[in-house]
Amino acid sequence: MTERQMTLRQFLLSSRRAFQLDKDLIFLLEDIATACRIISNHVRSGAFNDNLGAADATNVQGETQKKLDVIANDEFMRHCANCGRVAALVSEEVDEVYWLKAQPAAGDYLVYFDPLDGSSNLDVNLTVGSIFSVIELDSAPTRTDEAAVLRSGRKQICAGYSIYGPSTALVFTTGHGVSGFTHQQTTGEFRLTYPDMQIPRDTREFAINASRLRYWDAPIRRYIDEALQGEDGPRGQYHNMRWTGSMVADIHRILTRGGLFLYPVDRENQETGGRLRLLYEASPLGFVVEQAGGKASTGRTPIVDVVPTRLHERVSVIMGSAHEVERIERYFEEAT
Ligand code: AHM
Ligand code: MG
Repeated sequence: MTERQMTLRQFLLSSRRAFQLDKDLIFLLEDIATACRIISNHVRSGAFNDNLGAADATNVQGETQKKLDVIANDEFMRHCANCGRVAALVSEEVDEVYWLKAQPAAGDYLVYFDPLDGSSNLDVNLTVGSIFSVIELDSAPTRTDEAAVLRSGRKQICAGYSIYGPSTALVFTTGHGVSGFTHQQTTGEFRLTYPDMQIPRDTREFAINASRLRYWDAPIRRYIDEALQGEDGPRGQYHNMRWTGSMVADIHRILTRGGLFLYPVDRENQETGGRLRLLYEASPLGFVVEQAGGKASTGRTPIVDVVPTRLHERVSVIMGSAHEVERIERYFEEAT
């Protein structure tokens, strides 16, 4: 069997041999893959089961929850709880930490997830995804409170996402590069279709919500201004723009052909620290991007080095092709 045809199980077992991957992490990843398969089915059949549209609820961030946000969250909670090593779950859709263990031990896992990212795309039949991250406790926390799960992304032992597009794919890292699997409907298996994903260091494509232009800081404005001047500007080349409304979809495109994704803190969102959440959006995707040879930054600091002070903390996000992220970091440096 060639490496390209491996099933997820075969890949995980060969990673266990190569990198001494913990068997509990393998079980957890398989449970996450199952949750993603089920969520993919819910997303595809949403229109038949009256599951599109808003639920009668808002989350802690004041956002109206979609029915599928709630369904996807239940699936993640249920499947992650299968693994006896998981001490706590942190979800975008749940206000507080959900502790599974009253007395967590060193070596237990914390799992963070955004069960359905980009969910405003659901009602218009566009791509959405799920994001997840796993941290292993290096010592037993003294209290099961919020502070016990506020850890920087450097501590991640695994992170990834599932994308529900024309096909369903699962992409993750355990710190040994990035591997992508496509769900094969005929066999029900995830199979390795994107081995060793690498983000090209250079790109002429960026993704940003340009409707916020009037709020941007000078370094972001400078970068986008220069790119938009194309052949006639300082970059001397045409730059293309994409914005899907789903970070997972934008990052998946960047992992497959390069590019830059930006959701910076700006004048309008600075009170909340930005738009995207650190623990279950920016940090996991930052880890994946770094493992694929890209960079993930706030403009001044690597995202995975940001130490959270709140559960649903937001952060400035600039990630993708390394040379472009470095360029923006340079613009921030020059602006100070
Ligand atoms: P969500 O988790 O509530 O769906 O929000 C996160 C999403 C990202 O996937 C996407 O990049 C961003 O919000 C889009 O924001 P905007 O509506 O400002 O374009
Ligand atoms: Mg999200």
